[in-house]
Amino acid sequence: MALELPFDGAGVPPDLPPGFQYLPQRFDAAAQKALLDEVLAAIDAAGTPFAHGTMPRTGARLSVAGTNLGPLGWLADQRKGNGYVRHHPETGRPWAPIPAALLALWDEVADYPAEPEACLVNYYDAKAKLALHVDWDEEATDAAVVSVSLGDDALFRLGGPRRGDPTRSMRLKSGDVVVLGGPSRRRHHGVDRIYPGVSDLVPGGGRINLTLRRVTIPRILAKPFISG
Ligand code: MD3
Ligand code: FE
Repeated sequence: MALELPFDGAGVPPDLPPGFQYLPQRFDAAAQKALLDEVLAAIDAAGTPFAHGTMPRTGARLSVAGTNLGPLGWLADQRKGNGYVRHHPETGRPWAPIPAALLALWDEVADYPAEPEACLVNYYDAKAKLALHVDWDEEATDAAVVSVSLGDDALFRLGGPRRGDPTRSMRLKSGDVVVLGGPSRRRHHGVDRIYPGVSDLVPGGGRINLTLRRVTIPRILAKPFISG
């Protein structure tokens, strides 16, 4: 019988819940740099800069700044409500395409018969946090969310289906990938804090998290098997 040790948020956590896959260091240092450079260059070229969303009820500015890649992008907006749109709210430009390396990652880990439609790009400075929440705005509830962490470490908190369910914490590092599928897709989760200065990957410091999402229900199955 395994000895149960208290988990302090460092290293590989024991007994992960169903549908939760943790792939530590899925991207090595060189791959992290190449991916981040490509993402930041694409955002720059597209004219779709990071912006702070606002909370639905209070209008308070989110400490996390966001932008998107892909045909659809998620926005938090007090007046319009949270949801997916095709264009940047300020510049009106379409989001840049999702880089090939991220489409390849989705193919390998998402176990879903269609491509992701959105890649939310979240930027955390030294003081940013993300309150415990559930991702509700996707129709394709059967598709996993795939997350890539880049830059400074984050203390990630995973709860249960109900607010107030017990939570556990994990320290996510640059290059780590997390897949939230099955019943884990509807768990509460958030980011309690960033560990500034751990990494020099992100220009000016901080953390960037990429989350790949399928938003709409696919009309037909991609890559069908055709006999004969
Ligand atoms: C667990 N992002 O973008 S990524 C988000 O680090 C978001 O930026 C966090 O929560 C971040 O919505 C966490 C990992 C993640 C993403 C979606 C989940 C964990 C999840 C959905 C269900 C359960
Ligand atoms: Fe989320």
